[in-house]
Amino acid sequence: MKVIHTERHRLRASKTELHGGQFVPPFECPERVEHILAELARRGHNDVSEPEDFGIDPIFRVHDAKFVEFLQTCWTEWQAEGFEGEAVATTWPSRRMTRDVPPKNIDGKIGYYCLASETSISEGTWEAAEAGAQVALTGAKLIQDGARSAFSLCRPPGHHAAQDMFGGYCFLNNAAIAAQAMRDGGAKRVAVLDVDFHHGNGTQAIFYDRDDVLFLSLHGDPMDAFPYFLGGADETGEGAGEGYNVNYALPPGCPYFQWAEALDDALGKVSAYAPDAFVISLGVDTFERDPISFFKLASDDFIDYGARIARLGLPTLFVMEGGYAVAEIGVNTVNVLEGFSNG
Ligand code: OKP
Ligand code: ZN
Repeated sequence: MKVIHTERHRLRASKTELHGGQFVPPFECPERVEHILAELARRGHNDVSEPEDFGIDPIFRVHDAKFVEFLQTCWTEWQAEGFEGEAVATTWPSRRMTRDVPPKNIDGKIGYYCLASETSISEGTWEAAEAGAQVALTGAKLIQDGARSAFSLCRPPGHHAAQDMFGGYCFLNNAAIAAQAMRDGGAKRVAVLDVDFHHGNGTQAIFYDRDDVLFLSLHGDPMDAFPYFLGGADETGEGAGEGYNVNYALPPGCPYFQWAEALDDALGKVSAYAPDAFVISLGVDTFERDPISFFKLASDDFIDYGARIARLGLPTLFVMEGGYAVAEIGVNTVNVLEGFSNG
């Protein structure tokens, strides 16, 4: 399987994450990718290439122009304001404060576009996010050109980012950008299955009113897990998209057999939808020792579910999302890819 990767992910290296009332080194760190690359090499997956440059237009197909401009200028404006730390949102257009106007001041503007304050913006964040989107787009092109599968080793992740919202470590929605590019390249229907531990609220929001992209997500029940405010089974889509959004909200401690039951149900729906292409938002934070998640998948389970995904026989693009048990992230990720390739 071809792997797309760029060193530019390293430009996303913020020093702070607000966690439990303290600033800690971010869980979402550059070392994650190093471990995945090392495991790929160790197991003989040497077909690793740089992304092509598709420019900014395919990003605008998913994200609002003003939001993109905010990401591009946030760090400069934050510094110009005289702030000495990284850019962190502290004020939101919350309930009963929703005038829906982006403020001019960066301290207000960052809150307008932010969904969660754990994610600091720092120098290079935009550049890394933009490069990540190109990694996703390059994978989409490989699939369009006839590959059975490809792995876009994106970092930072993307599935929490919506049209005009960043947070949950995400800035640009890589999987959504890839799915949209596939549509624009001629695919009639695309299915996106999100197996990251966290609900893919951004991807859901982007395709919520559409029937040309089926979105399904298996995740920790939002009553118990980030992003808390979206991801319920009753969110089924709206308008033309009614019935084309499927959420599996799973409980704390969820063992593999229960997770796999939900996966099989989701795969049945994907099969019935008969998409031209399949995008997997691949987070491996479902692992039993993930530091911020609560499912109980063991490393071998990742092989098994990779094989189950392969049985659909669809052209499949894997797009990297989360996974924070850094020492095991490589094994778990490559297990999915090999399970798929051998399955
Ligand atoms: C991103 B992805 C730790 C909670 C952090 C954000 C989690 C983002 C996960 N204090 N909340 O879905 O893996
Ligand atoms: Zn996650």
